[in-house]
Amino acid sequence: MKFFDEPEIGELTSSPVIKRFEKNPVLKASDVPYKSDLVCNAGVTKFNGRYVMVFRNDIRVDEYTVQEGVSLGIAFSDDGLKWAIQPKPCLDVHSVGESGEFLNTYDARLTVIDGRCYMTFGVDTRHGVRCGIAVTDDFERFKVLSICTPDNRNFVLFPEKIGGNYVRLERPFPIYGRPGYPERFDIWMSDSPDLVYWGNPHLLLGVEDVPFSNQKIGAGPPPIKTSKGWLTVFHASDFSASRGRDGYERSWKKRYSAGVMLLDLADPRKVIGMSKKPLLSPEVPYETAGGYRNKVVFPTGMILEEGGEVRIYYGAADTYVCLATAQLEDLLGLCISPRVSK
Ligand code: BMA
Repeated sequence: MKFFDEPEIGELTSSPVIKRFEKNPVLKASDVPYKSDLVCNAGVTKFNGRYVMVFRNDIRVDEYTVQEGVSLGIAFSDDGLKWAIQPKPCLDVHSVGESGEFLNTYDARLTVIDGRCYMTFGVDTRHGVRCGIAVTDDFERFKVLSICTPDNRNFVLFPEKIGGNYVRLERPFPIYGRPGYPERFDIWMSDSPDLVYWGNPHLLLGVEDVPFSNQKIGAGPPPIKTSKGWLTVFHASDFSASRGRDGYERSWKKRYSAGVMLLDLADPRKVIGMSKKPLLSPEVPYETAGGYRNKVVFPTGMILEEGGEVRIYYGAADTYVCLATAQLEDLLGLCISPRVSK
């Protein structure tokens, strides 16, 4: 069997409903008051009247290599556009587990549930990639509630209990079970009575359901509750053997886009609509050139503003934190319009 024989995806463009913030990026490494070469993939929420962001902070090791997730930086803002980066990172990886076992933390998502702020985060460990859930009330002290077994990542919590349980999206990495595909990973969902014990695993969306992916998909920001369903944005990668070096790495053959779907309000295990085209695909220079890994958009924060504007924060080229906006009605239309939905 050939190792990778999926058809190539070809050209992708962003949906006309999406508008990039004209002053992108909203955060770059030179803004950070401690050692930083790249910032990206930031969890963003509103908590006690202000915007909070937890971003991935990376250090460039040499011409080709970046150490990812060196720390999780934290920033506050009154308007979600201008950010005051705090002098120290938050959630030091060495406080997470035994010294030497936990290597770095990254790709946080923030979800407010019943007035407390929960943070999910990836953790690379000596025994595999894991994902944790922590809670904080002040962004200084974080209590880690649970860390899963390897290999699983991209945990995203829903902002309320559904059917009496907490619900998360997640992205396990089955390697042995998917022969022929080096990275064919799907979005799963599970639930928990206490954020510690998780069960009822359910395949929510497979790569085969997403026409603009031939490789892997994963949860993006925490879903937003709307009268039509849970508005849910995800990332989707496509691989092309014809791509070569594109960024600092010796070889980068992937492109990351973002998709949008709607999940049933009472039973989010049901996908009730999904745009068959990307919501956001890398197109502008800060997404396609000059970064660590070019052609990457990786959404991890989403906020519904009064008046119906949805703000989507995303990592661009694994190098910047950027912002794009769309109207809620337009996003729902992409998911439920008969022309584009499943
Ligand atoms: C994924 C994760 C993200 C990263 C993306 C693009 O697998 O590692 O942190 O932004 O790849 O490089």
